Amino acid sequence: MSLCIKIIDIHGREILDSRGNPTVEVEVTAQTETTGRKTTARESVPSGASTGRFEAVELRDGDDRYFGLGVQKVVEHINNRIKSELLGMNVLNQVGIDRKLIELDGMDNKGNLGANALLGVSLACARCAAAAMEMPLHRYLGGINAKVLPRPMMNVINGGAHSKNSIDFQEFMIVPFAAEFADALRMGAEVYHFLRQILHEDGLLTAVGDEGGFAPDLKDAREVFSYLERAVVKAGYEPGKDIAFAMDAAASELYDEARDIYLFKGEDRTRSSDEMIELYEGLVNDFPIISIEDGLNEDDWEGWQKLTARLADRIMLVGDDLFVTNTKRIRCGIDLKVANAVLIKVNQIGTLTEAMDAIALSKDNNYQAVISHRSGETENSFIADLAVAVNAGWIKTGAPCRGERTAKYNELLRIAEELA
Ligand code: 2PG
Ligand code: MG
Repeated sequence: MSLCIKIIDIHGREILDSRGNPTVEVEVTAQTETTGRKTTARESVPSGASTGRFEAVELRDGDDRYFGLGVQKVVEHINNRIKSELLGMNVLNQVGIDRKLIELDGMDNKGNLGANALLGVSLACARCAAAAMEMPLHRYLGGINAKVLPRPMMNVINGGAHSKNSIDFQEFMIVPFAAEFADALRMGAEVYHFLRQILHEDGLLTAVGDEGGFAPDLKDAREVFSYLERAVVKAGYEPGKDIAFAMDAAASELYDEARDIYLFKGEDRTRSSDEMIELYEGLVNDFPIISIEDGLNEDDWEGWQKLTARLADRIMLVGDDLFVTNTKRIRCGIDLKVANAVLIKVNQIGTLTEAMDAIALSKDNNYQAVISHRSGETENSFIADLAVAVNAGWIKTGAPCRGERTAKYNELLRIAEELA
């Protein structure tokens, strides 16, 4: 008979995330039948600011606490409905647990109990199972062949919905190339510090945005990439060879549906879908950019087809709001030849096994999988283990600054040591 580690308690609570907003934390306790040993583990749920329209529903209380952002109802769902259904289940049966959660919610968008309720429980069960098995989380999730340390995509300039500055696009990232993860992290951190110095010398703000990147008032993407180039050179590296660039346009945030146009408030102008593609092509010609995420609106499949035809053989085109970690939408993208990479955010879909399905589907179809944080995070580091578990090759988890971002990078350092 196979090993049984029975869930004996589930406890949800409301905690704060990195933006000072409430989010969900879940503790799961399980007991190993053969030994009687009890194991408790906890996980928490991240939260986005530029959320896609097709994401699973993040339930909020909507009352007068915390500006309506409280999660007491979600906690109640966890501590009552979900707990009573899951008690007694084998915590090793992640697929069964996630199926049960999906069935209990009963809605396609998980709007009943809330994707934040489901995800907290799903992740905490996995963490508890790994601990009960006395295995590192990445090994438990990925098995014996979990071994690839991801290349970090570090967001060092924040704009869009992540800060109040004049930059219209949301994220500008540096992507260090190094054989060892620790070297890549060090190179990224060095460039980050030189970037601060250069911005400061030019009289620009060096306060940071939600993901730890600086949030100066720069004119446009071209000016941002010029600063990144200067910082890379000043740190003693060669742009394109040692360190490449990436961006998340988060174009759905800029899109004005009524006028079918993208609004650039900082630049004080608009761009059509075709003009957006031209802009990206020009940037890719002039800077060592290897990846553009959400270059167009989440529903502009036709525009995405054009963008893909134009740039997919040169760079990664990552679908975030477009795919929302949802296999139905990823399947659609594969059929329509749209994008060539998928951003994976566990809370966009609501359970661990569905997120792993999204990763598997992407990889089976030669789409890259980029494991990603949210702009609202906690000090947990689940996605670091997930990235290694699935040998994703990429992780996007903010600047090398702010505890909720470095929690993931630091966990990867420990994993790298252990794998060595
Ligand atoms: C994104 C993310 C994470 P948010 O758009 O990729 O960087 O932002 O969590 O606000 O959606
Ligand atoms: Mg994005």
